Amino acid sequence: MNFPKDFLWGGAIAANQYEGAWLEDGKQPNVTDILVGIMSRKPGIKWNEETEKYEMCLDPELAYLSHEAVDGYHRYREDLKLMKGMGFNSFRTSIAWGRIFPNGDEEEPNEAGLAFYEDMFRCMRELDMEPVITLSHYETPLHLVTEYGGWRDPRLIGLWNRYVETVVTRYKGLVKLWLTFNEVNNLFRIPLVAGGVLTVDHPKDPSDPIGSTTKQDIWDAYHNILVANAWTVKIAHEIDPECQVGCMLTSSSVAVYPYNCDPKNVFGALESQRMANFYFGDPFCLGIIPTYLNKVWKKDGVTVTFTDEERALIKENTVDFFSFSYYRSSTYDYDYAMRGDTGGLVGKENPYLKDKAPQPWGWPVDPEGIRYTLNVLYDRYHLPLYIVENGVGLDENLNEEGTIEDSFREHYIEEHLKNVSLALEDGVDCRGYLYWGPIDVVSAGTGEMKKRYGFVYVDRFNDGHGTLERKIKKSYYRFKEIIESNGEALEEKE
Ligand code: BGP
Repeated sequence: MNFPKDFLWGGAIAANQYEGAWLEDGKQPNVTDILVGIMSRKPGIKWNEETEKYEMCLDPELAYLSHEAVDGYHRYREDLKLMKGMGFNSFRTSIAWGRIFPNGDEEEPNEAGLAFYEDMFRCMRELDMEPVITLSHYETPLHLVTEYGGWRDPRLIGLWNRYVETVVTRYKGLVKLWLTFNEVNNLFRIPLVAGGVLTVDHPKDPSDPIGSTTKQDIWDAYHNILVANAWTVKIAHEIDPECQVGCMLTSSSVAVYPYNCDPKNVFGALESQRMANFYFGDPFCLGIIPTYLNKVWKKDGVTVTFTDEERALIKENTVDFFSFSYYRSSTYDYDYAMRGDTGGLVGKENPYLKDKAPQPWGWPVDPEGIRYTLNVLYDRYHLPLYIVENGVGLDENLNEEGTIEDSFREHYIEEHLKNVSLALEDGVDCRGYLYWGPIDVVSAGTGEMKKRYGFVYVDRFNDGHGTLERKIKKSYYRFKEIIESNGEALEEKE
């Protein structure tokens, strides 16, 4: 095995799926607080005819499990110790922007929120875990969404910069690895979630906020996010020259394979890779706006103009590293309409893949796809890479012994890690593997508890009941062995 000795081994979660306490200590709602799952088409907002604005209006029939989630807000100390029990030397979570600036546009931050994360990051340091901190994991404050229409509005850049300045200053020395926007390349698939984008000026059908989003608003958000990302790098480096800033993309869609060697499929697969990854990756990592976008903008009937100052800012402030999620690959066939979910794009079934996760989700398993993805990203960007999400969600219940025999998860991790090792041998500078969901959290896509990724089980169910007690699953011990041996334990099971 080829893992370097300072390789980061760890896990990743997000504030909105883990913490709960959605209105505690001054926090106001985030965009995910009004959704039961980020793939939902029905956000809990309604148009007020008098004020001509959207306002929060949750559906009383629905269970918004993320509001309490797994109560991480009150239990992170015990949970972090459980993570340390596996030997983690790193841990990824996000700061909920709305704990620091509850509405996003206040002048002064909320001290309770700042103190909460300070204690959490100190706790990680005490346990010798490197904090890997996402500045925004689908957590745009709702007020910025309903009032400004999210990232479509350039005023968000200034508000964001204030937030970045505040947290980088406060956590200087504690946090060295910052990620900007989680899976921001989902902007074109789920603009409300990934960019808080909402058309707030005369939406075409206010009863269907998602359906009313205009292409111009989405591309304006793209423009503003590229600028904000560059500002983040600049501000963070000025405040703390020791810290590093990386982008975070969903890169399952790097592994979009042409379904066959029909040149139409080969070129279509390339276009899917661009759309799903490089629209963002190239400006973030290379500081350039890809020229092929001119054609896309024309087709979408939008105008996107970067000023010379903005282009210079983007050019001069590229990220220090590239981090990404990888769950599975997909195939491109020009004759087949691709769709997507939180695992990436979904095309025609790939007949060469042997494994699939069990139903009801049944995501295909393609460990070689992670090697391919690492190689493509490294060839293109020549930046250090961190895998900050990879994992498998399973419907699991405790057995009679009060545990879970999750051999499928063990197998999933082993196969992916063997391919990470091969990528290291290929010469790729991959510096970490942070498993997604090391403790069960609320699923991002569907808002359920039933879809569990953890090495640690949490007693909570889809209907909201449960004691929240934590129990160790079998895979916990296997991952511990792998970490303790710095990957060598993978050999035994060749
Ligand atoms: C990614 C998100 C995570 C996460 C994961 C798994 O897209 O960044 O927040 O939850 O997908 O998705 P799901 O929970 O829908 O299975």
